[in-house]
Amino acid sequence: MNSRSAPPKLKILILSTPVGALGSGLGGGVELTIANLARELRSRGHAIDIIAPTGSELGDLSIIQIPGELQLTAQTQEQAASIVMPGDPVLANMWAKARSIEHHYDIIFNTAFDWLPFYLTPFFDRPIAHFVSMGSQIAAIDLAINRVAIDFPGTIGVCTRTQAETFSFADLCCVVGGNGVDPAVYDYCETPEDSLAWLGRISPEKALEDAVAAADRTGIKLKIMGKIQDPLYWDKIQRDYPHAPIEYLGFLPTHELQQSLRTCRGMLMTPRWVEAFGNVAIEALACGVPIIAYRRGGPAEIITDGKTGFLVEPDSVEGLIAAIDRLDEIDRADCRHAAETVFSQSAWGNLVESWFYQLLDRKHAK
Ligand code: HBI
Repeated sequence: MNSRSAPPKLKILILSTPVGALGSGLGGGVELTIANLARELRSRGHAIDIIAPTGSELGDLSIIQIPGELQLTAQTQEQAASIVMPGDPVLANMWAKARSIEHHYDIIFNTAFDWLPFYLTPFFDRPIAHFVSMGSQIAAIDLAINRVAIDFPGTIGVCTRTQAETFSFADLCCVVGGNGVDPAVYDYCETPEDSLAWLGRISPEKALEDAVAAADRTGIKLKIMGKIQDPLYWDKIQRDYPHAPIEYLGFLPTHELQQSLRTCRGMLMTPRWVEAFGNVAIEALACGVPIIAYRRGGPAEIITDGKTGFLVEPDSVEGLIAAIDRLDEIDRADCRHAAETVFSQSAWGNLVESWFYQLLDRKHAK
Protein backbone atom coordinates (compact mmCIF):
# COMPACT_ATOMS: atom_id res chain seq x y z
CA MET A 1 0.00 0.00 0.00
CA ASN A 2 1.39 3.41 -0.83
CA SER A 3 2.53 5.73 1.96
CA ARG A 4 -0.02 8.47 1.10
CA SER A 5 -3.26 6.57 1.78
CA ALA A 6 -4.24 5.53 5.30
CA PRO A 7 -3.58 1.81 5.77
CA PRO A 8 -6.72 -0.27 5.13
CA LYS A 9 -8.85 -1.71 7.87
CA LEU A 10 -8.24 -5.44 8.11
CA LYS A 11 -10.42 -8.50 8.56
CA ILE A 12 -8.50 -10.63 11.07
CA LEU A 13 -9.18 -14.22 12.08
CA ILE A 14 -7.65 -15.15 15.45
CA LEU A 15 -7.14 -18.83 16.30
CA SER A 16 -6.97 -19.59 19.98
CA THR A 17 -4.89 -22.06 21.97
CA PRO A 18 -6.37 -25.61 21.94
CA VAL A 19 -5.47 -26.45 25.55
CA GLY A 20 -8.57 -24.96 27.07
CA ALA A 21 -11.64 -22.84 26.45
CA LEU A 22 -10.98 -19.10 26.61
CA GLY A 23 -11.86 -18.02 30.14
CA SER A 24 -10.90 -21.36 31.71
CA GLY A 25 -7.41 -20.19 32.68
CA LEU A 26 -5.84 -23.27 31.08
CA GLY A 27 -4.57 -21.10 28.21
CA GLY A 28 -2.59 -18.97 30.62
CA GLY A 29 -1.31 -15.69 29.25
CA VAL A 30 -2.65 -16.37 25.77
CA GLU A 31 -6.19 -15.68 27.00
CA LEU A 32 -5.26 -12.14 28.00
CA THR A 33 -3.19 -11.76 24.82
CA ILE A 34 -6.20 -12.55 22.65
CA ALA A 35 -8.62 -10.44 24.70
CA ASN A 36 -6.42 -7.33 24.74
CA LEU A 37 -5.34 -7.61 21.10
CA ALA A 38 -8.90 -8.17 19.85
CA ARG A 39 -10.14 -5.14 21.79
CA GLU A 40 -7.27 -2.90 20.70
CA LEU A 41 -7.51 -3.84 17.01
CA ARG A 42 -11.30 -3.45 17.04
CA SER A 43 -10.88 0.02 18.58
CA ARG A 44 -8.75 0.85 15.52
CA GLY A 45 -11.53 -0.18 13.16
CA HIS A 46 -10.33 -3.67 12.22
CA ALA A 47 -12.83 -6.56 12.13
CA ILE A 48 -11.96 -9.46 14.44
CA ASP A 49 -13.33 -13.00 14.64
CA ILE A 50 -12.01 -15.63 17.03
CA ILE A 51 -12.03 -19.43 16.67
CA ALA A 52 -11.72 -21.21 20.02
CA PRO A 53 -12.74 -24.44 21.83
CA THR A 54 -16.38 -24.87 22.87
CA GLY A 55 -17.15 -23.20 26.18
CA SER A 56 -15.01 -20.17 25.40
CA GLU A 57 -16.10 -16.72 26.47
CA LEU A 58 -14.24 -13.44 26.35
CA GLY A 59 -16.45 -10.54 27.45
CA ASP A 60 -18.26 -9.00 24.52
CA LEU A 61 -16.05 -10.61 21.88
CA SER A 62 -17.87 -12.98 19.49
CA ILE A 63 -16.31 -16.43 19.31
CA ILE A 64 -16.74 -19.26 16.79
CA GLN A 65 -16.95 -22.23 19.18
CA ILE A 66 -15.40 -25.51 17.96
CA PRO A 67 -15.97 -28.90 19.61
CA GLY A 68 -13.34 -31.58 20.12
CA GLU A 69 -10.83 -32.94 22.60
CA LEU A 70 -8.35 -30.49 24.13
CA GLN A 71 -4.68 -30.71 23.19
CA LEU A 72 -2.06 -31.85 25.72
CA THR A 73 -0.09 -28.88 27.07
CA ALA A 74 3.34 -28.61 25.43
CA GLN A 75 5.25 -27.63 28.58
CA THR A 76 4.37 -30.93 30.27
CA GLN A 77 6.00 -32.97 27.47
CA GLU A 78 9.63 -33.93 26.85
CA GLN A 79 11.81 -32.29 24.17
CA ALA A 80 11.86 -35.60 22.27
CA ALA A 81 8.09 -36.10 22.45
CA SER A 82 6.23 -37.24 19.34
CA ILE A 83 3.34 -35.13 18.13
CA VAL A 84 0.20 -36.48 19.78
CA MET A 85 -3.34 -35.66 18.68
CA PRO A 86 -6.41 -36.90 20.61
CA GLY A 87 -9.11 -38.88 18.80
CA ASP A 88 -11.34 -35.94 17.94
CA PRO A 89 -8.78 -33.08 18.15
CA VAL A 90 -10.23 -29.62 18.75
CA LEU A 91 -7.00 -28.27 17.24
CA ALA A 92 -7.62 -29.97 13.89
CA ASN A 93 -11.30 -29.04 13.99
CA MET A 94 -10.41 -25.38 14.62
CA TRP A 95 -8.02 -25.31 11.65
CA ALA A 96 -10.51 -27.10 9.39
CA LYS A 97 -12.96 -24.31 10.20
CA ALA A 98 -10.30 -21.68 9.50
CA ARG A 99 -9.57 -23.31 6.15
CA SER A 100 -13.26 -23.13 5.20
CA ILE A 101 -13.59 -19.40 5.94
CA GLU A 102 -10.09 -18.03 5.36
CA HIS A 103 -11.10 -16.12 2.21
CA HIS A 104 -13.36 -13.83 4.23
CA TYR A 105 -10.23 -12.48 5.98
CA ASP A 106 -7.05 -10.61 5.12
CA ILE A 107 -4.84 -12.33 7.68
CA ILE A 108 -4.90 -15.16 10.23
CA PHE A 109 -3.37 -14.75 13.71
CA ASN A 110 -2.35 -18.08 15.26
CA THR A 111 -1.79 -18.33 19.02
CA ALA A 112 -1.51 -22.13 19.29
CA PHE A 113 1.89 -23.44 20.32
CA ASP A 114 1.34 -26.69 18.41
CA TRP A 115 2.75 -28.59 15.47
CA LEU A 116 -0.40 -28.58 13.30
CA PRO A 117 -0.85 -24.83 12.53
CA PHE A 118 2.77 -24.57 11.41
CA TYR A 119 2.52 -27.72 9.29
CA LEU A 120 -0.70 -26.41 7.66
CA THR A 121 0.71 -22.96 6.81
CA PRO A 122 1.64 -23.76 3.15
CA PHE A 123 -1.89 -25.16 2.58
CA PHE A 124 -3.49 -21.79 3.36
CA ASP A 125 -3.94 -18.92 0.89
CA ARG A 126 -4.09 -16.15 3.44
CA PRO A 127 -0.93 -15.14 5.34
CA ILE A 128 -0.69 -16.57 8.86
CA ALA A 129 0.98 -14.47 11.55
CA HIS A 130 2.16 -17.00 14.15
CA PHE A 131 2.34 -15.68 17.73
CA VAL A 132 4.78 -18.07 19.42
CA SER A 133 3.85 -17.85 23.08
CA MET A 134 6.58 -19.99 24.72
CA GLY A 135 10.25 -20.79 24.39
CA SER A 136 11.42 -24.10 22.95
CA GLN A 137 9.49 -27.02 24.43
CA ILE A 138 9.35 -29.92 21.94
CA ALA A 139 11.87 -30.51 19.14
CA ALA A 140 9.17 -31.58 16.65
CA ILE A 141 7.31 -28.28 17.15
CA ASP A 142 10.57 -26.31 16.90
CA LEU A 143 11.23 -28.00 13.55
CA ALA A 144 7.77 -27.10 12.23
CA ILE A 145 8.20 -23.47 13.36
CA ASN A 146 11.68 -23.34 11.80
CA ARG A 147 10.27 -24.58 8.46
CA VAL A 148 7.69 -21.76 8.45
CA ALA A 149 10.30 -19.18 9.54
CA ILE A 150 12.34 -20.10 6.45
CA ASP A 151 9.54 -20.52 3.90
CA PHE A 152 7.38 -17.60 5.14
CA PRO A 153 9.85 -14.93 6.30
CA GLY A 154 8.66 -12.56 8.99
CA THR A 155 5.65 -14.63 10.01
CA ILE A 156 7.09 -15.95 13.31
CA GLY A 157 6.34 -13.45 16.07
CA VAL A 158 7.82 -13.82 19.55
CA CYS A 159 7.37 -11.88 22.79
CA THR A 160 10.96 -11.22 23.76
CA ARG A 161 14.54 -11.60 22.53
CA THR A 162 15.43 -14.12 25.27
CA GLN A 163 12.49 -16.26 24.24
CA ALA A 164 13.63 -16.14 20.60
CA GLU A 165 17.09 -17.28 21.70
CA THR A 166 15.70 -20.58 22.98
CA PHE A 167 15.21 -21.47 19.28
CA SER A 168 17.98 -22.22 16.74
CA PHE A 169 16.22 -19.85 14.32
CA ALA A 170 16.19 -16.83 16.72
CA ASP A 171 17.39 -14.50 13.94
CA LEU A 172 14.29 -15.35 11.86
CA CYS A 173 11.89 -14.32 14.65
CA CYS A 174 10.18 -10.93 14.90
CA VAL A 175 9.97 -9.57 18.48
CA VAL A 176 6.40 -8.22 18.65
CA GLY A 177 5.92 -8.09 22.42
CA GLY A 178 3.70 -10.36 24.46
CA ASN A 179 0.84 -8.12 25.53
CA GLY A 180 -0.18 -4.63 26.53
CA VAL A 181 -2.48 -3.40 29.28
CA ASP A 182 -5.24 -0.81 29.15
CA PRO A 183 -4.29 1.44 32.10
CA ALA A 184 -7.92 2.50 32.50
CA VAL A 185 -8.77 -1.04 33.61
CA TYR A 186 -6.27 -1.00 36.50
CA ASP A 187 -6.53 1.04 39.72
CA TYR A 188 -3.18 2.49 40.74
CA CYS A 189 -2.38 2.10 44.47
CA GLU A 190 0.13 4.46 46.06
CA THR A 191 0.09 3.13 49.64
CA PRO A 192 0.26 -0.67 49.91
CA GLU A 193 -0.38 -2.94 52.85
CA ASP A 194 2.31 -5.35 54.09
CA SER A 195 1.68 -8.25 51.71
CA LEU A 196 3.19 -9.79 48.58
CA ALA A 197 1.55 -11.34 45.52
CA TRP A 198 2.25 -14.30 43.26
CA LEU A 199 0.19 -14.76 40.09
CA GLY A 200 0.15 -17.50 37.47
CA ARG A 201 -0.77 -21.04 36.57
CA ILE A 202 0.10 -23.19 39.57
CA SER A 203 2.39 -25.62 37.78
CA PRO A 204 6.03 -26.74 38.37
CA GLU A 205 7.57 -24.54 35.68
CA LYS A 206 6.35 -21.48 37.61
CA ALA A 207 8.17 -22.53 40.85
CA LEU A 208 5.59 -21.15 43.30
CA GLU A 209 7.45 -23.04 46.03
CA ASP A 210 10.26 -20.46 45.96
CA ALA A 211 7.83 -17.60 46.60
CA VAL A 212 6.22 -19.59 49.43
CA ALA A 213 9.67 -20.24 50.91
CA ALA A 214 10.38 -16.49 50.84
CA ALA A 215 7.04 -15.77 52.56
CA ASP A 216 7.83 -18.46 55.13
CA ARG A 217 11.20 -16.88 55.90
CA THR A 218 10.07 -13.23 55.95
CA GLY A 219 6.69 -13.80 57.59
CA ILE A 220 5.08 -11.47 55.01
CA LYS A 221 1.68 -12.65 53.76
CA LEU A 222 1.75 -14.01 50.19
CA LYS A 223 -1.49 -13.71 48.20
CA ILE A 224 -1.57 -16.44 45.54
CA MET A 225 -3.82 -16.08 42.47
CA GLY A 226 -4.14 -18.31 39.43
CA LYS A 227 -5.43 -21.56 38.05
CA ILE A 228 -4.40 -24.73 39.97
CA GLN A 229 -3.20 -26.55 36.87
CA ASP A 230 -1.30 -29.23 38.87
CA PRO A 231 -3.19 -30.10 42.09
CA LEU A 232 -0.55 -32.59 43.29
CA TYR A 233 2.14 -29.92 42.96
CA TRP A 234 -0.01 -27.46 44.92
CA ASP A 235 -0.70 -30.04 47.67
CA LYS A 236 3.06 -30.70 47.99
CA ILE A 237 3.83 -27.01 48.42
CA GLN A 238 1.25 -26.74 51.22
CA ARG A 239 2.67 -29.87 52.92
CA ASP A 240 6.26 -28.62 52.61
CA TYR A 241 5.40 -25.19 54.10
CA PRO A 242 2.59 -25.84 56.65
CA HIS A 243 3.20 -22.54 58.49
CA ALA A 244 3.91 -20.21 55.58
CA PRO A 245 1.65 -17.08 55.66
CA ILE A 246 -0.03 -17.82 52.31
CA GLU A 247 -3.57 -17.20 51.09
CA TYR A 248 -4.91 -18.78 47.88
CA LEU A 249 -7.47 -16.42 46.33
CA GLY A 250 -8.36 -18.56 43.30
CA PHE A 251 -8.30 -17.90 39.56
CA LEU A 252 -9.79 -14.42 39.36
CA PRO A 253 -11.06 -12.28 36.49
CA THR A 254 -8.97 -9.15 35.90
CA HIS A 255 -11.21 -6.82 37.92
CA GLU A 256 -11.10 -8.94 41.09
CA LEU A 257 -7.47 -9.92 40.52
CA GLN A 258 -6.26 -6.35 40.55
CA GLN A 259 -8.32 -5.44 43.64
CA SER A 260 -6.14 -7.94 45.56
CA LEU A 261 -2.93 -7.29 43.62
CA ARG A 262 -2.87 -3.47 43.81
CA THR A 263 -2.50 -3.24 47.60
CA CYS A 264 0.59 -5.48 47.69
CA ARG A 265 4.07 -4.10 48.39
CA GLY A 266 5.45 -6.21 45.59
CA MET A 267 4.87 -9.19 43.32
CA LEU A 268 7.22 -12.19 43.16
CA MET A 269 7.91 -13.90 39.79
CA THR A 270 9.81 -17.16 40.13
CA PRO A 271 9.87 -18.79 36.67
CA ARG A 272 11.86 -22.05 36.54
CA TRP A 273 11.52 -22.02 32.75
CA VAL A 274 12.21 -19.26 30.21
CA GLU A 275 8.93 -17.34 30.58
CA ALA A 276 8.27 -15.98 27.10
CA PHE A 277 6.82 -12.73 28.39
CA GLY A 278 5.05 -12.47 31.77
CA ASN A 279 1.59 -10.92 31.41
CA VAL A 280 1.23 -10.73 35.17
CA ALA A 281 4.23 -8.37 35.30
CA ILE A 282 2.56 -5.67 33.23
CA GLU A 283 -0.68 -6.09 35.19
CA ALA A 284 1.29 -5.49 38.40
CA LEU A 285 3.02 -2.43 36.90
CA ALA A 286 -0.39 -1.01 35.95
CA CYS A 287 -1.40 -1.19 39.63
CA GLY A 288 1.87 0.44 40.71
CA VAL A 289 3.18 -2.82 42.17
CA PRO A 290 6.95 -3.38 41.78
CA ILE A 291 8.10 -6.83 40.68
CA ILE A 292 10.85 -9.02 42.09
CA ALA A 293 11.73 -11.62 39.45
CA TYR A 294 14.41 -14.13 38.61
CA ARG A 295 16.71 -12.68 35.95
CA ARG A 296 15.40 -15.18 33.37
CA GLY A 297 13.26 -14.84 30.24
CA GLY A 298 10.52 -12.28 29.63
CA PRO A 299 10.37 -10.63 33.07
CA ALA A 300 14.07 -9.68 32.70
CA GLU A 301 13.04 -7.61 29.64
CA ILE A 302 10.00 -6.07 31.31
CA ILE A 303 11.48 -4.98 34.68
CA THR A 304 13.98 -2.13 34.89
CA ASP A 305 16.19 -3.30 37.77
CA GLY A 306 16.02 -0.83 40.68
CA LYS A 307 13.34 1.31 38.99
CA THR A 308 10.22 -0.84 38.48
CA GLY A 309 11.41 -3.77 40.57
CA PHE A 310 14.42 -6.02 41.11
CA LEU A 311 15.99 -8.80 39.04
CA VAL A 312 17.61 -11.48 41.20
CA GLU A 313 19.82 -14.53 40.71
CA PRO A 314 17.61 -17.26 39.20
CA ASP A 315 16.33 -19.90 41.68
CA SER A 316 17.77 -17.97 44.65
CA VAL A 317 15.27 -17.63 47.52
CA GLU A 318 17.94 -15.60 49.34
CA GLY A 319 17.90 -13.22 46.38
CA LEU A 320 14.13 -12.86 46.64
CA ILE A 321 14.38 -12.10 50.37
CA ALA A 322 17.13 -9.50 49.91
CA ALA A 323 15.04 -7.75 47.24
CA ILE A 324 11.90 -7.81 49.42
CA ASP A 325 13.83 -5.76 51.98
CA ARG A 326 14.52 -3.12 49.29
CA LEU A 327 10.96 -2.73 47.93
CA ASP A 328 10.51 0.69 49.57
CA GLU A 329 13.29 2.04 47.32
CA ILE A 330 10.94 1.75 44.33
CA ASP A 331 8.68 4.68 43.38
CA ARG A 332 5.36 3.02 42.59
CA ALA A 333 4.51 5.84 40.19
CA ASP A 334 7.40 4.65 37.98
CA CYS A 335 5.73 1.23 37.75
CA ARG A 336 2.43 2.78 36.69
CA HIS A 337 4.21 5.01 34.15
CA ALA A 338 5.81 1.96 32.47
CA ALA A 339 2.34 0.41 32.06
CA GLU A 340 0.95 3.67 30.60
CA THR A 341 3.72 3.92 28.01
CA VAL A 342 5.99 1.03 26.96
CA PHE A 343 3.61 -1.74 28.05
CA SER A 344 0.30 -0.11 27.16
CA GLN A 345 -2.27 -1.86 25.01
CA SER A 346 -1.94 0.88 22.38
CA ALA A 347 1.87 0.60 22.20
CA TRP A 348 1.51 -3.15 21.72
CA GLY A 349 -1.31 -2.64 19.21
CA ASN A 350 1.10 -0.50 17.12
CA LEU A 351 3.69 -3.30 17.12
CA VAL A 352 1.24 -6.00 16.08
CA GLU A 353 -0.61 -3.83 13.55
CA SER A 354 2.64 -2.88 11.77
CA TRP A 355 3.67 -6.55 11.81
CA PHE A 356 0.41 -7.44 10.03
CA TYR A 357 0.83 -4.67 7.45
CA GLN A 358 4.40 -5.82 6.76
CA LEU A 359 3.20 -9.38 6.14
CA LEU A 360 0.43 -8.15 3.82
CA ASP A 361 2.84 -5.88 1.93
CA ARG A 362 5.19 -8.84 1.51
CA LYS A 363 2.31 -11.06 0.35
CA HIS A 364 1.13 -8.44 -2.17
CA ALA A 365 4.69 -7.89 -3.38
CA LYS A 366 4.91 -11.57 -4.48
N1 HBI B 1 0.38 -26.17 24.99
N2 HBI B 1 0.02 -27.68 23.24
C1 HBI B 1 -0.07 -26.43 23.74
N3 HBI B 1 -0.60 -25.45 22.98
C2 HBI B 1 -0.71 -24.17 23.42
O1 HBI B 1 -1.20 -23.29 22.69
C3 HBI B 1 -0.26 -23.86 24.73
C4 HBI B 1 0.28 -24.91 25.50
N4 HBI B 1 0.70 -24.68 26.75
C5 HBI B 1 0.64 -23.35 27.39
C6 HBI B 1 0.05 -22.33 26.51
N5 HBI B 1 -0.35 -22.60 25.25
C7 HBI B 1 -0.10 -20.94 27.06
O2 HBI B 1 -0.58 -21.04 28.39
C8 HBI B 1 1.25 -20.26 27.14
O3 HBI B 1 1.74 -20.22 25.87
C9 HBI B 1 1.11 -18.87 27.67
